[in-house]
Amino acid sequence: MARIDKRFGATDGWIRMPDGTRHYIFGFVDLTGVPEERLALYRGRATLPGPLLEVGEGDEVYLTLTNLGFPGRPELDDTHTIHWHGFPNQIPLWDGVPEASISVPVGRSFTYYFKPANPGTYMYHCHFEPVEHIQMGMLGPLIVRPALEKNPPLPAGFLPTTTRLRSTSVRSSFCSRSWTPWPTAGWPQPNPTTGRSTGRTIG
Ligand SMILES: [Cu+2]
Repeated sequence: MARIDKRFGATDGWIRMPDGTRHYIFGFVDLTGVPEERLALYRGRATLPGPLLEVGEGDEVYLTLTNLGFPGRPELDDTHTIHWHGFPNQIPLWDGVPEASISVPVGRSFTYYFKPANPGTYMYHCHFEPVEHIQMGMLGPLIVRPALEKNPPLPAGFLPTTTRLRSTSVRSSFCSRSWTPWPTAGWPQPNPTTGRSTGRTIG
């Protein structure tokens, strides 16, 4: 468990499509670590999708949202929020639904707090006028890595076939956990070096 401090900006920008056309978007941009005096340089630099928010199960996540405004649409003064889609907030303050809590005006910041208990893949999005803002690009990927990865139940290297590929590490961790009953279950015993089945059974 760790403390995670992140800062995202809400602004607009342009993306280039495969056919060469450019499209105007609303979106988020990663401001983590950016000094205050340089924040304005990130106006109009939204990315699509928004920056990845990757945390660990049980982490304490402090996510600050700063509304940088829309330099491409200066007549709009929309506020924004961050809604962690699927997060079981106990109170509405950090849920990002403006009707039930608050939204962030242009030039202001607000810090959300999350302590994720459920590993998995999620998304976050702005919840202010969400039909328009999400369609315009105000969404991003969100990953909660399981605590099992940091505290495996078996010694490292026990399962030589465990891949370090991120996309399969969750399943590998699960396999490590389910490995121990094998020798006593009468199932094909794995080769201790390769991890593959030898076809032999014991028991
Ligand atoms: Cu928004």
